[in-house]
Amino acid sequence: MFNKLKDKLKGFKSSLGNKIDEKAVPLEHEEELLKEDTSQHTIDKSRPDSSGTKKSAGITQKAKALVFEREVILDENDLEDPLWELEIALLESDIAMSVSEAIIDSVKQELVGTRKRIGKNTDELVEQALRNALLKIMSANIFDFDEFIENADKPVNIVFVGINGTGKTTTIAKMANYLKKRGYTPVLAAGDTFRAGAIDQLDIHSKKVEVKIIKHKEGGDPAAVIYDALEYAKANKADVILSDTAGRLHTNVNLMSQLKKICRISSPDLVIFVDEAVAGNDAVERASQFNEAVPIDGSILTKIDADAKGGAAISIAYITNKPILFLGIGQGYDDLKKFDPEWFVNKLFE
Ligand SMILES: Nc1nc2c(ncn2[C@@H]2O[C@H](COP(=O)(O)OP(=O)(O)OP(=O)(O)O)[C@@H](O)[C@H]2O)c(=O)[nH]1
Ligand SMILES: [Mg+2]
Repeated sequence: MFNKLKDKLKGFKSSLGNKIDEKAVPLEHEEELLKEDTSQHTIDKSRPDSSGTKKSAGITQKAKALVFEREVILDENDLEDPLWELEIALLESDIAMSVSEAIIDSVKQELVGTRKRIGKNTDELVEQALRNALLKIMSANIFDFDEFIENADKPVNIVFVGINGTGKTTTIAKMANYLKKRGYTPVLAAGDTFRAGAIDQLDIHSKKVEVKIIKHKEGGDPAAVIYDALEYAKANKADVILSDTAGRLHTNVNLMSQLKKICRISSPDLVIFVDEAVAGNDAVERASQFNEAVPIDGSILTKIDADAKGGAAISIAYITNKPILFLGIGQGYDDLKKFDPEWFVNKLFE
């Protein structure tokens, strides 16, 4: 998962790590230890022993090994080259420009100017700064979906939107499974009345997950299907309506205004934008366009398992200012992971 971005972050860690190694000086008490050991080294060297030089080299190594704690003060110049490399690496990993700049600023702020104590492993200092920067970006819009569902007036109406083939219908089935496992009763609304086979596709999922589906004929009015599902849910005390919609391009003005109409009439409690993480910056751009049109309340990124670079997940919440709710991590019904910034950042440094 995220292998390319992982490698790039490693590259930054070691290039800045080397810089720090060059600049770091031993802490004062460690310096004393170093001096003591060096005087020992002089005695050894005075021995008329043919192996003397070798022995003294060994002692110097030992002296160095004694220095466990060092300190370093980095200035902007030290960081310039590694940060430039990092910026390129982030952009190459599909992280949007403004987000990459925010990450760089945050790393810089954490590392420049202040005295830092470091042990032998300079990478740790760099990794911590990177982790903090990424966590800050990704924790900006936290939203607890489970808490929301628990506390919301029932039935909760959730509409799924996005471009074609990103995983909306599959995600609805996964979400139905997720909610069922938590004791709720979901109902599916077959609101994609446009694409041939879309209603049947959702119907098959509803049978497998064993949840009720409300469907009309192909070509029908999606808002009417969602309305019927709402009525059914109210009459049968179902908790959540999961409404499918047809995939549409964010650039198609007519289809986007139809989506606005569906959302206005069916007055959803949540509009969730679904896109695939592998789409990278395109997904981020689409999210912001859907958000302008509808607007959205959050995103779900699918196909994280399909060698996504990770950039979209880092950028999308920041750019839309709306949370990521779940990640799709496979094709099975259980492959829906509640989004957790710490889990995500840990994955990048595994
Ligand atoms: N590997 C992987 N595949 C996924 C994931 N989510 C969905 N898919 C696959 O993506 C394909 C498209 O999924 P759909 O759910 O039909 O997508 P959609 O957005 O409803 O498509 P349209 O209705 O045509 O707009 C299917 O083959 C799914 O199995 C995921 O998290 N990982
Ligand atoms: Mg679909």
